[in-house]
Amino acid sequence: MSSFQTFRFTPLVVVLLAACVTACTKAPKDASPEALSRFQNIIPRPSVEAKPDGKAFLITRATAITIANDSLRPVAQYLADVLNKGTGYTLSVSTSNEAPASGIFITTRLSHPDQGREGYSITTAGDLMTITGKPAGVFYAAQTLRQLLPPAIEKAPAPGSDTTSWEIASGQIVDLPQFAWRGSMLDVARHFFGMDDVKRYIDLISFYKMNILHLHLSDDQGWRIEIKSWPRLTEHGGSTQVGGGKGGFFTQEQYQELIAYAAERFITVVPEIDMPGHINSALASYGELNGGIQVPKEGRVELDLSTPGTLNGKTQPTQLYTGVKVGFSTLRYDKPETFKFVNDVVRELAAITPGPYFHVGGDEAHVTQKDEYIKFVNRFTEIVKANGKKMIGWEEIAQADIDSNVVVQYWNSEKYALQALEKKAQIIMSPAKKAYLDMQYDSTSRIGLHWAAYIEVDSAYRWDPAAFVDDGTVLGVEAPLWTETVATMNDIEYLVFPRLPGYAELGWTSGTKSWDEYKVRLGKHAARFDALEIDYYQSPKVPWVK
Ligand code: TNX
Repeated sequence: MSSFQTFRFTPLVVVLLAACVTACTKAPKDASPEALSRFQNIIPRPSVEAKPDGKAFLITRATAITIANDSLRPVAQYLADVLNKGTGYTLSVSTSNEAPASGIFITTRLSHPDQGREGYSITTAGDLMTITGKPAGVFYAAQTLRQLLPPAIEKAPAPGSDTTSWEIASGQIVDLPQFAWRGSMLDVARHFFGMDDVKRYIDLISFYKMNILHLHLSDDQGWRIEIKSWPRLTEHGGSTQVGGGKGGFFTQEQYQELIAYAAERFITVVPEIDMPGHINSALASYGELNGGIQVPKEGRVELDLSTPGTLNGKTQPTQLYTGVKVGFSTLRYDKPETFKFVNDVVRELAAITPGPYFHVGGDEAHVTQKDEYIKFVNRFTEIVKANGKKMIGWEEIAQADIDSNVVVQYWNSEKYALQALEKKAQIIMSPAKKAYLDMQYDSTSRIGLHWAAYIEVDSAYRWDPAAFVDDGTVLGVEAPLWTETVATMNDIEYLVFPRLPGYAELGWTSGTKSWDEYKVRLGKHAARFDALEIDYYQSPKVPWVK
């Protein structure tokens, strides 16, 4: 009997013991130099602290993700998906209010008094990693974890290859953002970008903890959002783009799908309908809105006379426009149809926008008379408010009767920005000389404009968004990508990377910043850009490490 037992059970005991020596008796390994380097090179740099303890934490097939309460389930599942994608594992999420002995434990019990809605901490001790945060904070912790892992975490593993060690340097990270507004604008009007491109844009900005996507949905060259009560805006006004391509638009359902996709990544979508200027695509769609403007010859598109049905016989629509000159079009304040149009557009778009903001543009209305312009902005303020939203406009709106309920987006004129300050408006910092993603890096850049400046990667990083006024009036930072010269996703990536991580850091990280310190971290992100297949500009200013 006893010899039978020995024969039958000894191998099992030996196997169990061996497993226990490697897994149960946890003398944590020392962190590798690579894992330590990743810990030191996070972008945006953690605001409060990032202290490695010299040890390593491994993610394995057996790592369990435990959440303390179900409000964390979607974001924990997002983390599991990120980890599973790169590792090929099938980690799953379970709920327990007791901290487990090992694995990843996520709890909303905050560890820092200022942690707020977006802060997080990651503390690793031995075999247990504890993440604290509200859902948004945990989402940002997940972005940090991506950066703590080898870049291969971004790509599905080749079948059969299981060689990467999913090692994280352990220690303590406490992090929270400096500004509530950390955004980028994508101009889908000059060139249209479809669902897949916008989703990729959302993914890329969320990787660097941005939380605002401002969509520039209308301009002279194209109207990109379906308005059910004014269908020709997209049917006709959306049918072309700069250079004469076929344009395109989002149905309301597609727009809502983008909003949901962004919301899963804790990004608020801010819709912009640019008025009273930059409006030719609407004037070309509805003759009754046209108060008689001259569309520049360059880029003019012949009127399609096969569909004249909505022309009311009085005024003719303008021609579609595919050039790049700005400032030639305007709505007319006293045309009877104008405010029916504005009300309908704001109402329909506000109704499908869960975020609190509505951007009315207001820039470069060069052919709108000044008194009309002010009346327009005052009226927009009422309409946006009546539809339950907070109004944002480009800096020129500071000339109108705005107050602290309005947000002004600074881009070029200190005069207007100061006016906005006097009127107690909040300010978003998008100075064209520093933060315009459509500016060329230098005179050799293959696309981009340079009317404001050439913006190399160092110049893009060297400014302080809080310097303008340091009293909480600055809501944050937004880097706009205008797309007159930008036609493909590769074009987008070339102009946006590697500048965007710097804007993200200016928005997120408090305290003093140094380009010489930052550029080293940025250089270490090359392998990550490659893993994400980002077509970035390999600036000579950055010490790239491949
Ligand atoms: C100015 S910035 C504009 C846009 C152009 C951009 C090109 C602003 C509010 N208006 O209409 O696309 O320059 O850089």
